[in-house]
Amino acid sequence: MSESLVTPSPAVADALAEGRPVVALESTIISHGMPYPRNVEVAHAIEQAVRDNGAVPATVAVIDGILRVGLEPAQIEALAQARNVAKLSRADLAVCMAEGRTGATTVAATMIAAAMAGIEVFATGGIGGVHRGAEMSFDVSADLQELSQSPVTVVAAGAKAILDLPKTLEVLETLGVPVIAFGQDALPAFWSRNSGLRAPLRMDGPADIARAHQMRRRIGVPGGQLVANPIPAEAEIPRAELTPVIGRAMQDASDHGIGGKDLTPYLLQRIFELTEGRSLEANVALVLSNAALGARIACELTVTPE
Ligand code: PSU
Ligand code: MN
Repeated sequence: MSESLVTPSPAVADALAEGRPVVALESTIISHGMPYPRNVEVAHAIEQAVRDNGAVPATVAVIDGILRVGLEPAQIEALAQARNVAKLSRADLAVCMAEGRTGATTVAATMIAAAMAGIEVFATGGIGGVHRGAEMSFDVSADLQELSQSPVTVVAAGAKAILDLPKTLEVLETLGVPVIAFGQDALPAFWSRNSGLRAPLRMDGPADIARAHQMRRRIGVPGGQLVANPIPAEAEIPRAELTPVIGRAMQDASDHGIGGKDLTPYLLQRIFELTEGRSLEANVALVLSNAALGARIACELTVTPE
């Protein structure tokens, strides 16, 4: 049933039919994460990084009510330019489709689409998590819950320091989500390689990650895995430099009464302004690196399919 409700592009459909590696990509990063026209260039660069590492990219979005897995360049351009595109998570995906509207998919909604299409690996920048002050606001991203339900391995650069990282780790542990730091012991913190926290798990190669993904399925545990890939060293912004910027951005959000779905995009935009664009360049570097690692994991999954 899900096959007719999710529409792969011709390139993605061919790859899936032939058992070739595919990597899902989200579109909220295009519509809500980066300014135009840089977002278009980056969307194409991410897809190219997937191809350069041997897999087929599948950017996910809802366009006029159709859940698409794999976008044509004109569709990416339209999404990048459009104003007031909906930001879709688990709660609003079906509503957007039913109403025939257009929306960009967050990590949670992209995982749902990937699972429907039979795609096992998804690469993005950062996942949503437990926001600072969540003990008052209860703002916990649906991304965390989704990781415990949809069988997709998600490659991200950790969660960013605008979140409460220790609480995010606690919730992921409660939900039974493996958090795997790639190639180091520390949990990465998006723009910085080291969050100061030890990651619960560590793996050093894509084949190990692929094997763990398959074993989880074989033993019947639902949900996926979170792979936390540190930003390339040359692109990182050290934590000490970002701490005051984040504090300022959060104060501004609170002064302007920003909350709910708008909070993450607001903070990203504010940090972009306060770092004079440096945060964006770091963001681009880490997404490209995650796309490459995602493709390598997807390739390993097809080398030894179940
Ligand atoms: N983190 C980032 N960049 C992003 C997002 C998160 O570094 O663009 C987006 C992702 O799409 C993520 C969503 O799934 O924000 C989380 O939003 P919320 O916290 O409202 O669940
Ligand atoms: Mn939220």
